[in-house]
Amino acid sequence: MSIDRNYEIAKELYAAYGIDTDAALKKLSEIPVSIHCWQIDDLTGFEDFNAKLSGGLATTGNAAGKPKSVPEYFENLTQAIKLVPGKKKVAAHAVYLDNGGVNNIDRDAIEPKHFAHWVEFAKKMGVGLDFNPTYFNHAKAEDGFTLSSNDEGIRRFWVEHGKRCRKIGEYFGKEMGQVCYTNHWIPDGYKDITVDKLGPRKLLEKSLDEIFEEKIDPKYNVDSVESKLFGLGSEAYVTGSHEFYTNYVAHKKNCIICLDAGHFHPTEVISSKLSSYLAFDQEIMLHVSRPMRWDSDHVTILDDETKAIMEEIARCDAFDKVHIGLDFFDASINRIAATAIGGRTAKKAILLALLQPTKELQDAEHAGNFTKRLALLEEVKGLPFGFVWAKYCDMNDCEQDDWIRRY
Ligand code: RNT
Ligand code: ZN
Repeated sequence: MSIDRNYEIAKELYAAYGIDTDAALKKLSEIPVSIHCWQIDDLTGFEDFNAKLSGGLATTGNAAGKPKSVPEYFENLTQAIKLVPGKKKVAAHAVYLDNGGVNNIDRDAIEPKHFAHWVEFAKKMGVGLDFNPTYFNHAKAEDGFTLSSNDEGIRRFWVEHGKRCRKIGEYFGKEMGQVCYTNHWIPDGYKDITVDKLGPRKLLEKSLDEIFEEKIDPKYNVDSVESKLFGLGSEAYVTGSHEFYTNYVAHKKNCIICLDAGHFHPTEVISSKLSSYLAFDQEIMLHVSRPMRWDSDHVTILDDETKAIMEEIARCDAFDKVHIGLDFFDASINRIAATAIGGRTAKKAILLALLQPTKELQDAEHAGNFTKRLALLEEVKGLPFGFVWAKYCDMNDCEQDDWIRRY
């Protein structure tokens, strides 16, 4: 069979550079990618099928096939997941609850039982689960502030939501026998010149302290906090900035940082930030996304930054510390295929990183041989990575290319 024949050729060529393709495939099999649930339906969720996005989030495009019911949603998600080979998790969001078809369970009233359908789905699919509170798309988020609101009623409402989401994360962790990462992102910020930047940050600190007050076994749930530079409608000021959360995490040690690839200045990349957290033994959650000129959330592709992120994790030997999740939403292309493309890309980027002569490169650098470092980096780019990828798809009973013509 050509897959095996090609793989043998690739194996030999990689071996000439001291790279063990079998070991890379084995390692790849152990690294989960957390596939976000929200590309499938433009982040609409199950509270209300006519829900409109808020919090500065936007899905643009009008591709056919957006699911119109919960069963159709899960059918589409199933198709997408099957197209991503190897170990996976699914990241659910709080608006994807089972409310029995009636929108009468508010965000401050959700319980684990409203998410039992996710556990059932995950067990059936053989995937793990992560979770996200939904601090947007809600009347109580309309004025642009949630956890840093100076309206005490609103602030407490969202604190309660955050607390309940951690309990759902704990439930997921217990049910699935693996840790659930519950990621907190809030939209809070101001559109225009802000004269009290400190006040909202002190309120956010207080709210997070309250949310994380209850100790939950990290075997089941670990929380992450996601920073952002700006959003639509919060161009001037975002309460949950990178510096705010980096300091929060370092001082309180009750949660970890989440870095979204689209949440920084256009020339700033998250691949270059990872080692600074790892130096202090911190875990990191990632939202691998693709910003185009701004936080546009295009589907992840095998571009330089996606490759650089995975290379950096491999070079720091930190696949157990850095948790790879996806975050994009493009409504202009088939949503199942979009999810599959991004998921497959993340796996490909990990494989490429594992197929580098990392030790030899680092030895050359330590020895001051920068010529060898550059020469080697460039030469391995020509090795037949696609043959190894095809082998990986085959090993995992995952279609390699037939699906492309289906969507
Ligand atoms: C928004 C954040 C956040 C969301 C999801 C849907 O800018 O990136 O992660 O995309 O919660
Ligand atoms: Zn994100």
